[in-house]
Amino acid sequence: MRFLTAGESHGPELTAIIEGLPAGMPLDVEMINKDLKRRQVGYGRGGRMKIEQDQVRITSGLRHGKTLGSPLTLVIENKDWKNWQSVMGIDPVTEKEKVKRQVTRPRPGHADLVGGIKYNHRDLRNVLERSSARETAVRVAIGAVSKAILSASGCEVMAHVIEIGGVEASISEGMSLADLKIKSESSDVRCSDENAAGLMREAIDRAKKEGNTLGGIVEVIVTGLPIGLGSYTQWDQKLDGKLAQAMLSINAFKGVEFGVGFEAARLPGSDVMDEIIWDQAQGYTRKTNRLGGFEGGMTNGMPVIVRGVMKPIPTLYKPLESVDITTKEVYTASVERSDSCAVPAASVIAEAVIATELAKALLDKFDGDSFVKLTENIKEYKNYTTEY
Ligand code: EPS
Repeated sequence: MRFLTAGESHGPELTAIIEGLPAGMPLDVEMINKDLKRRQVGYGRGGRMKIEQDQVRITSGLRHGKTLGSPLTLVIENKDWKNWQSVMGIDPVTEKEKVKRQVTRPRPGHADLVGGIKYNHRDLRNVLERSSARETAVRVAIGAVSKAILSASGCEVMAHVIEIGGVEASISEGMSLADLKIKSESSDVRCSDENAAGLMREAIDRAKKEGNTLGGIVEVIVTGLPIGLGSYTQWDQKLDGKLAQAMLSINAFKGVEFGVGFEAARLPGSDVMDEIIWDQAQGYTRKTNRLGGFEGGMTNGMPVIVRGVMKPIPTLYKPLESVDITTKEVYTASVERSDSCAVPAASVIAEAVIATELAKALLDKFDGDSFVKLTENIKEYKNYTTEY
């Protein structure tokens, strides 16, 4: 399976084409829309989300609720486009028109300046329109399709927020995945710890008042994967490496860890490895899951636990110093509209990109021409791994 996305933030629409999907896979458009909605809500989102009401339109690859095995095209309309038709139009315009929303002042922390230098754009809007996190809307739609693929292995995928602006959630060890999901899903900061959620909201309010923005940490958990997705035999086949790349492909993400992650640097080996056990019902499992479901770059059958850190959104109301690329004058950036915190939304995006990479790995390992056959093959393989 592979995919490409296209579309500018204030262009007419976002598009994705996914190729290599199994045929005969049930796909519910409303299920995709539900995920799109999850990405749009959340404490700390700005004015743009009042304009957009993301809905997917499928224009190929689906018939009577099931995939055809042909390329699936997903389209999400940008409602804001109607306000940008001439600025973002495809036809040549007059010089007067050209400078209307021209950007010559790069915002620190954004792709603006480096993208402008690299592609030799004098209007930095040519950079920011594509580097915008708006693109993640269509990746969430791809993630929803990917979760349908993962259902062939009985996978559950969830994501939640574990830290915003230095406020850490405390997650009780005994909390079931189902509980964690219900609690974080009903929280507007997508955090299961109500006390921490309150403090996170206060921190976001404070940052907003000060013209500032906040980052945080999100965690994705996936259960039900078969043993042995990915491979140790070649560097670029290691699946944890691919998941790390996917996580860092989300706008503003700066770091990734699995299981105990960076904490492993401070612990002795005996507190990091997971002891192996076997029983007839579950086959080979581990007493603990400190390694986050990966050994040797392969899934080991334990839940995949992967976290990503998001920096604060670089568009600040609080002015930061930069240089105008036309006049070379120093200026302090002014902002029309921004989110103050997008960490809750980013957790939904993280869930989507991780699901997508895992679905690709599943289709790499098992014959994925037919969804029914895929499901059967995985079941048979799981029997083998239990008995091994
Ligand atoms: C974004 C800036 C804001 C965000 C946008 C990402 O948009 P605008 O410039 O139109 O105010 O709202 O996010 C989305 C539109 C979205 O759907 O998530 C940026 O510069 O990255």
